Amino acid sequence: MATSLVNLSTYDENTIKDISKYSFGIVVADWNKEITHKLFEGCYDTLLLHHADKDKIHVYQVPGSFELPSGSKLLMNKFKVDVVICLGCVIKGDTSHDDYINNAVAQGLTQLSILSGKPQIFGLVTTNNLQQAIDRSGGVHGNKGVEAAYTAIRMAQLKEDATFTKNTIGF
Ligand code: RBF
Repeated sequence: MATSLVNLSTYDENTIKDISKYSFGIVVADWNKEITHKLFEGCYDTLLLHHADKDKIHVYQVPGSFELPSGSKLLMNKFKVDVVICLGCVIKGDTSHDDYINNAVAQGLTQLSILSGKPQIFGLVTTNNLQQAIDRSGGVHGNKGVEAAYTAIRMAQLKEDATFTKNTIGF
């Protein structure tokens, strides 16, 4: 489904249990920071809204989205976290840099998720222009940072369920 048909800030709060026990990493790219810092606000505020423990939220800033996987790896080396949320904004330009960066981030985070066993959340806004990015960072299409926080909560809960219980199915 196209993002234009969903609001990135909408989720089912009933699926969220006690998240104060989870430890979160957030890695934010500073490139296009007028967008990414709004993604961070949406993400951080959503975690706090659901009573995440501030002391268990670890934040790293990296220069650009390409550095998100390595930033996450460095964060995980330093802090014991359940899940890492990576936030960035890649906007198409005159060259194909966006393809290289987007693919590198997607592949890097996929590999890191599998190798580390810690879910890596793809909070990358990848757009054709600045307006589309504004629309997805607290604009008409909501905030992808909120969506990324919710996804992280779901994955932290799944990780806990998968580790400690056998009944993992239940819609
Ligand atoms: N980083 C982003 O997060 N978003 C971008 O839209 C973006 N565009 C870039 C365009 C060019 C031509 C270059 C060279 C870099 C760009 N970067 C961007 C930075 C990239 O993620 C990385 O920080 C640098 O390439 C250094 O490794």
